[in-house]
Amino acid sequence: MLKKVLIANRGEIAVRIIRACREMGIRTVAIYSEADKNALHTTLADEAICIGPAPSNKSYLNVKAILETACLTGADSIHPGFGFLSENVNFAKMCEEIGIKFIGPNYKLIELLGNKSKAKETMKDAGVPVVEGSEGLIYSKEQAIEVAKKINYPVILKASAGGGGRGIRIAYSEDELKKQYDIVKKEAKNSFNDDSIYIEKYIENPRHVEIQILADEYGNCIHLGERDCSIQRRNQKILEETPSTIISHATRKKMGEIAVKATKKIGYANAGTIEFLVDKNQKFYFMEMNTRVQVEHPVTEMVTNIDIIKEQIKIASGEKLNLSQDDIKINGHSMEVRINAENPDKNFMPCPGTITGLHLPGGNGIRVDTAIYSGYKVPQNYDSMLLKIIVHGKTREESISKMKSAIAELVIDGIDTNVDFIYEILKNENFKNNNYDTSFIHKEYGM
Ligand code: MV4
Repeated sequence: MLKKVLIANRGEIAVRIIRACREMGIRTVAIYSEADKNALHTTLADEAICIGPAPSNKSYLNVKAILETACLTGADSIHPGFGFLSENVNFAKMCEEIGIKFIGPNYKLIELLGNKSKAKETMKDAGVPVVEGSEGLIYSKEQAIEVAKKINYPVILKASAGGGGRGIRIAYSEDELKKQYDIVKKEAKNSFNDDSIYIEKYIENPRHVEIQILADEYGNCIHLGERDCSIQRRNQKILEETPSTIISHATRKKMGEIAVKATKKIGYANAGTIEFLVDKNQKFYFMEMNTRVQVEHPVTEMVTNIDIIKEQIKIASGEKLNLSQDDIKINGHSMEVRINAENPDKNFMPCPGTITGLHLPGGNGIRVDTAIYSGYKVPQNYDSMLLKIIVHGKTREESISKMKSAIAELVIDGIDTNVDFIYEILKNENFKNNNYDTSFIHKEYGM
């Protein structure tokens, strides 16, 4: 078993990982920036080392400082959490080269799956349904027009180096395609220094459903069911739940089995998530595979009673999965919301500042994952997510009631948050009645 984990992250996920390590009897090293001297993860870890100034590129993205800290403190492993260096090929590779276990898949798989065009072709070969479109990259506007003629409009242009909604453009006609082609090329060049793109049929009004995977280093793999993440605003998830209300038992089984088969085929180990677009007829298509633990992992933990962070650590320690697919029973329903320091009335502008008063909800089936406390100063340098409320009920209706009750109890004084906006979603009839898709926020709230 790993003995000492350096957590290359901050905020609630760093705290989440420290807690899992402590339960497992594993020592922890926190790294922190000058802005995070008084952060909870800094306080909770067994050791804490300041690695640089507030800006991420000088601290939480500072590969040299992080690896030096791991060596100096005798850490045998690094958990990257999500964001920051979690999907950085070079970082994972350097960890391997200096003999520090990166708690995640091998860097070669991060590289493969980070290239969205290659990932799609690989998944297609592994038997996963994909959206029809170009075979691999497209190299000219003429070629884009040719493919679009074959698959019909609307089409979507995607930067191969993009992902999570960055570097995509939709076209409803040949005229639009000509314009969008130039725009997406330029954006991809500027954002990713890689202007390779591909094209596919645009699936209108889909749901976003993803399968949680656990795979060990001996080829054993299981799935932990799905999460429905269709409630998003500008590619930022706001609310996630499981089970999905649009997936039948048969579709869930098929989706899970396909995800497991593909994971085994590509030789992937550790936790991972395969994202699908699901259309009106429950046809599903591969979108991306995420090689990190995700923000919304707790909803899966609530209904499966499996600690995904602990499983990641056990897998990275070289243990075999001690779970088979038959052990996985989905119990009830779980929902998560993300509370951010932002102002919905000012176009969701981030609102850092000091929390002057705080009351966190609790009680039966209510979990709060956070790193804030009363008197905490939210720095301006990082992501604005303050806390996640996760509820577990027998049914979706019970989860919604519990979430509304938890939100009614929550008090965060001193800064603006999106909590009232989330309450509106929970009250929304279309949301309640399963009458929504990924454009819900845009359609209902015109933003
Ligand atoms: C799509 C799509 C429709 N059709 N691909 C957005 C994020 C990135 N992972 C890919 N995305 C999409 N790809 C085809 N062929 C719609 C989206 C999409 C989306 C997907 C899930 C949740 C929210 C979304 C918001 C905008 C676009």
